[in-house]
Amino acid sequence: MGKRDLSEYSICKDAQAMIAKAREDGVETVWDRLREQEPHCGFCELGLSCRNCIMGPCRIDPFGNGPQRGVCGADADVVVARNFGRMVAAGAAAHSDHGRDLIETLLAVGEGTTADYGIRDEAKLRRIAEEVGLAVAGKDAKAVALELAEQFFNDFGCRRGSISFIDRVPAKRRALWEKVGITPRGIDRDVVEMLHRTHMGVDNDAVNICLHAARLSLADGWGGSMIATEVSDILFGTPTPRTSKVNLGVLKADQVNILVHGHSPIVSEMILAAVHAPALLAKAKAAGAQGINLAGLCCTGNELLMRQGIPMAGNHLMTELALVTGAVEVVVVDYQCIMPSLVTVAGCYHSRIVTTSPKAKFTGATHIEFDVHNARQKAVEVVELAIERFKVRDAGRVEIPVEPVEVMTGFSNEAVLAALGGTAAPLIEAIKAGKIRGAVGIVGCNNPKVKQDYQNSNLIRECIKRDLLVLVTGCVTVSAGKQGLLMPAAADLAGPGLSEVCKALGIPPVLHVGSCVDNSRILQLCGMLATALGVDISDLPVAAAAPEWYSEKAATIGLYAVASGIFTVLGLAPPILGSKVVTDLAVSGLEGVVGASFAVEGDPVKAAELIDARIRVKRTALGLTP
Ligand code: SF4
Ligand code: MSK
Repeated sequence: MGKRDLSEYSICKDAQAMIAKAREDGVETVWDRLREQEPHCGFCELGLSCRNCIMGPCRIDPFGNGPQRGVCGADADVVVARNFGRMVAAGAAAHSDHGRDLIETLLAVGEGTTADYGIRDEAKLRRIAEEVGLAVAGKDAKAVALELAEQFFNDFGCRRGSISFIDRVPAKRRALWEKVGITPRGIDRDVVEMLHRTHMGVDNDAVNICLHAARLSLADGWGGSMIATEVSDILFGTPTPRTSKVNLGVLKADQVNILVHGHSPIVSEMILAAVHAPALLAKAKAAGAQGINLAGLCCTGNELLMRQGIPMAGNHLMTELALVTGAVEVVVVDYQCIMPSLVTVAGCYHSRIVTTSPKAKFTGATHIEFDVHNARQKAVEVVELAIERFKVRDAGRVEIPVEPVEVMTGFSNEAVLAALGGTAAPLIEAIKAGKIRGAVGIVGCNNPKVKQDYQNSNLIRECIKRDLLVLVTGCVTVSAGKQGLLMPAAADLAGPGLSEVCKALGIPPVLHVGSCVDNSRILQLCGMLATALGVDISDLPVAAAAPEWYSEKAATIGLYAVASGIFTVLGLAPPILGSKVVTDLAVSGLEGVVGASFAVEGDPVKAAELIDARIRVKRTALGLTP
C-alpha cells in the first residue's frame, strides 16, 4: 500500500482504520493492485481494442497516426460499439441469471420438491400471477407458483413477442420503443443476439449495435431484474420499513461472525435461518462465543437488510477490509462482485471463504454447494464451519474500528404506497406543489479509482438539499447509511419542502429500495407515476446516477434507465470515448431517440447541478414551478 494519506482512499473511518491495519498486517488490498495496474491501457480505456477474433487482437489509434481499422476492417465506431454491447449483455446476463435462479426455486416450491423454501407473501404471488394474465381463482398457492414459474421461464426464451411485465411500461413509452424497434422480446434472446451481432462480420453499424444494447438492457430492467425482485418478495417476503445498523461496527468481538456476500437471497436466507437454530447456538457457546452474529456485504446483504433488518457490514470496497478486522470466521458467497482476492485475504487470518454456487467456484475457497433440496442442511454446515474457525481466532489480531450507525430500510413500492395511504396520489400532489421537486435514483458501486463513498454520499446530500427525494440501492445504500442519511433525522439536511414531507411521514429523505436487481422497483414506480399523470417516463421530473460504478451490471442499469426515459449521470466514463459516434449518441443523440441521455460528471456538486437543471426543465414542461 502506498504512503498516501488514508483519507485519500475513503471518507469512512472504518475503511481508513482497516487500510492502516492491512498495511501493518502485510495484506494486499484492491488499492495496491490498482496502483500496480496504473497507468491503464489507453486503448482499452477508450474502448478501442478488439479481441473478438484471432485475425487480431487489434487496436485503433485514437490520434489518427496509427491504424484506423482492425484486420477485418472494423473502424473505431464499430469496435467501441461492439465492446460496449458485450459489456451491457454481460451485465444483463448476470442480473437475469440471478432472476432465473429465483424462478427455479419458485418452481421447486410449486412442484413440492423442496421443504426448505416456501411462499412468504401469498397475496403478492396471486397479485403478480393475475397481473401477468394467469387465472388464480380456486387454485392453491403451489399451483399458482408452478404456473407463474413457467410463465417467467418463458420470458427468457420468449417466442410470444415480449416479456410478462411489458404492461407496467406506460403506453407512450411502449409506443416509442415499438417505433424505434427496441421493445424487449426475450431475455436470453436479446442477450444472445448481442453476442451474435458482435461476432466478426455481423452488425457493423455502431448505432444499430447501440440500439440493440438498449433493447437488451430493457429485457433486464423490465424482465430479468424485475422477475428477480418480484419472485424474491414472493418467496422471502415483501419488504416493510424497519431499522437496522451499518458499518464494520456491526461485527461482534465476542461472537462467531458470519458475513453473507453476493446477490441472491436464496443462500443468505438459509444462513439466516440456521444462525437461529438453538443447537448451533449451543455449539457456539460451547466454543466460547456469546452467540452467532450474521451481517451482510453488497447486495445479498441488501436483500437481508430490506426484508429481515439484518445489519450491513459494508459495500464493495469494504469486503476485503471486513476480513482485515480479524473477527470474521466465514464469508459465505453466492455470485457477482466477489473479489477473487478475498480468498487470499482470508488466508492471512483464520477466516474461510465458502462458495455455494456451481457457477461461482473460487480456487482456494471451501465449496459447500447449495441447491433447493439441501439448502437448510448446507447452511447448518456453513455455521458449523464458522464455529470451528472461531475456536482458532487470534483475539490479539481483532480490531473492530467503529460503532455502528442506525439505518431505516424496507421501502418497497408496496411499503411506500402503504405509507402514503394506499395510492401514489399524495406523492403526486407533493411533486405538483413543489415540496418534492423530483426524485433521483442514486445507485451502484464503489470503485477504487475514486475516494470511497465520497461521490455517492455527497451527491445524495446535494440532491436532498434541492428538495429531490433520493432512492438508493446496491452499494450506495451503505454509503448513505454510514453518513446517517437513511434515518428520518436526515430530513434536517433536506430542503424545506422535502423536509416537511419526510417529517410528516416519519421517513428519511433517502429511501433504501433494495439491491441491484431492485432498481426494477424504481422503474415500476416511475411507470406508475407516468401512467397516473398520463405522460411518458421521460416527462417526469426524475433522474438517475451511478457515481462510483464499476461493474458491467451498472452499465446495463444505466442504459435501461436511459432507454426508459430517465436522464442518468455516471461518475466515471464508460469505455466508449474512442468513438465519436457512440459518445455523441450517449450524451446527446439518445435524447432524440428515447427522450433521455447520459452525462458523465465526477464532481458531486456539478452532478447535482446537472440533475437539478434537468428536473427544472421537466417541471416547467409539466406546467409546474421549476
Ligand atoms: Fe481485429 Fe476485426 Fe478480429 Fe476485432 S474482429 S480482433 S477488429 S480482425
Ligand atoms: S453489489 S454491482 S458493487 S452496487 Fe450489487 Fe455493489 Fe455494484 Fe456489485
